[in-house]
Amino acid sequence: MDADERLRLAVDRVSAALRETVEELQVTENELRAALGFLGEVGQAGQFPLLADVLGVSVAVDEVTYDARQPGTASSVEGPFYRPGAPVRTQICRDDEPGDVCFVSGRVTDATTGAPLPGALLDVWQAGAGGKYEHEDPEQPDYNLRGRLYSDDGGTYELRTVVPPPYEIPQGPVNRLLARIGRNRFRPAHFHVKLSCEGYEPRTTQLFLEGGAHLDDDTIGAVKPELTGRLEKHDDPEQLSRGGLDRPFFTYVYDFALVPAAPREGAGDGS
Ligand code: MBD
Ligand code: FE
Repeated sequence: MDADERLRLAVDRVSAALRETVEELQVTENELRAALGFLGEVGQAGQFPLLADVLGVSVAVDEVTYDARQPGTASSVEGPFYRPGAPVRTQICRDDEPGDVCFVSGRVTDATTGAPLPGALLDVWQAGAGGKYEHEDPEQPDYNLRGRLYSDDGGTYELRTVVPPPYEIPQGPVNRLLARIGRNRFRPAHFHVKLSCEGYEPRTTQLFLEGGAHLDDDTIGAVKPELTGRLEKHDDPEQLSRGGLDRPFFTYVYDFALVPAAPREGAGDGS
């Protein structure tokens, strides 16, 4: 089926669902006008990607795109706030970043052999303790809480950041819609990670914090149990002074596994 045929089918399906809704709820002309006004506001605010997220469309697309039976780290949606070109560094925030210091570490391995993967690139981003991503917060420097780092020869990585907070989706038409219908506007605290490594399928995912708020009612429905890890608190004074820290810190360990890239069509070995 070609792209135009798929588009025709999608338009038919969506219009049928909309007409059914109109008939079932006896939608009025005023309500239609309000709905169209809302969509105009969403466009003006640049929040169509966010609307797709809260309608559950992004997660549904992720589910049909990535085979859940495949070995390796599960996928999750990229979300609207990725910025390419983050600095390469192992501390992704300020020394005095508000919030609790958190060291995130683990290993990257081959999902089929278990062999460690050196040189895997982790592109990480998250919201600050104040509940905002850097680009929506004038208090944060450019690219704060965003960074890229590589796994070492043993496939291990470690980065310094702060514990992310539960995240309320930005103010605007989408947030107002959820408030009006009494739906949760929060996402559970999460780290975003885009992993890539030569010869492997890239993987975009999110990591969640065990026991955190909104794991069961993520407003975009993106939580998977296997993407949840535990925060460990460290407050032993001796350990603190060794790490040059004057306050308790947290660690979060998560191991990733990547699937070898499928041989590309037409990329023969020339024999
Ligand atoms: C987020 O922080 C996010 O990661 C997604 C996917 C949607 C809205 C806000
Ligand atoms: Fe996010």
